[in-house]
Order: sequence, then structure tokens, then C-alpha cells
Amino acid sequence: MNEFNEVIFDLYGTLVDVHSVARRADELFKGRGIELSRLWRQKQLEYTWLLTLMNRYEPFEIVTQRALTFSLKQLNLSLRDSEREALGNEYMRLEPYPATLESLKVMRAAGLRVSVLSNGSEKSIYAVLTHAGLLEVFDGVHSVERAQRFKPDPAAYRTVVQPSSTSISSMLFISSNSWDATGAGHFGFKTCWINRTQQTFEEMGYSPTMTVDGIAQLAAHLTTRG
Ligand code: LAC
Repeated sequence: MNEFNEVIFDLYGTLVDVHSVARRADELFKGRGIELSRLWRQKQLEYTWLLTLMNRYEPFEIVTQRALTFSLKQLNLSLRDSEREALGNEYMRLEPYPATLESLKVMRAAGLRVSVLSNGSEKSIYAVLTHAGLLEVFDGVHSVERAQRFKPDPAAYRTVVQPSSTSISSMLFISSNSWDATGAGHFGFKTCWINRTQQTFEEMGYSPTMTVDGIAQLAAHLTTRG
């Protein structure tokens, strides 16, 4: 057995690809889908951080819609309200990364408790996991809405630590977002950074406990170590 009892996954960008929305965006604005998708994701994250710094909270779906509205304006792209809302709702229909379901099943079969902790509202997390065909493998679904603060606020990570849970040293927090792995590490979790596309880890005085190039590598690591 390895040292962990529970693996806690971030959702957006870790289990499902936020840039799945670029395809739909590209149908609306030929050749500009990925540009829109990147700005939209960046603004969405900035708004979560800004809200928490201001001691304010709005559900993630609203933040996502506001970030889309900003990004369209910034890029001089226009959509009718109903089209903008429909594009925003694509965030409920994101595609899972390859090998995600199989790898989660391998971890669960090895006796690990499998959870998700996301900035998404509980409603969004269920919608995304259901669409991606992943819901069945999760033992725990945790939304920061309980804390009304977004990651990387420590209160957001604390929502996953139940009074009944085993010690946090037996939990591994996994994210592809290096700022999120950094926040989780500062909170006290051991962390795994999934670096699929050779990104650079944040320079904030923290290094993840482990780094893998995909979820299959993580599953192999956690289930074959002596
Ligand atoms: C989430 C974002 C941070 O799922 O990716 O919480």
C-alpha cells in the first residue's frame, strides 16, 4: 500500500479540458476560438481570485459568464445574449482528458477514496462530471461554495477536510493548475501536479510533492509502489 488513503482532484483543466469550448467558439468566430477560450479562462480565474480578495462570492457559473462577456468585448467579438449564454453553458459540457475514467477506476479499485474539490458550484460539478461520464467513480464531490471562497484561499481547501476524515497527510491533492497545487501545498496537502503540456510551475517558493505527465502515470505510481 502507498501512504495515501484519498486522492482529491481539481476539476477544470485537470480532469476535463477547459479548452473544449474553443471548438464551439471557433464555429462562431472562425480562427479565433482558442484565443477567446484562453482569455475567457484567464479572466474567469482572475475574477475568482479578485472576488475572494474582496470578501465577495458569486457562483462559478456567474463568474464564467461575466468572464465571457468581458473577453468578447475585449476581442471585439459580438454575440446576441442568448448565444452568449449558450456559449457560456458549454462549460458544463467539457471533454475529459484521455485515460481519465480508466485511471480513476484503477485508483479506486486499489482502495483509494476518490474525490473532487472544485471552484465550480455543486450543481456545475455534477453537470460536468455527468457529461464527461466520470460521476460514477467519485466517492466525494466537494464545492468551494460551502466556504463561499475560491481557491487558493485556505478556507476553500478546508471544505474537503471533514471532521471524520483521516489525517490530511494521507490525502493527495492533484491539479494541473500549478497555482492550485501551490495553494493546496501551502494549505498542508501533499500535492501532485499533472503537467501534460510541459508548462512551467509557479515560482512561489513551493514545489509539488510529485509531478506526472498524465493521470495514467499517477494511477500507475499510486497503485504499483511497494
Ligand atoms: C477548479 C478550477 C480551479 O476546478 O480549475 O477548481
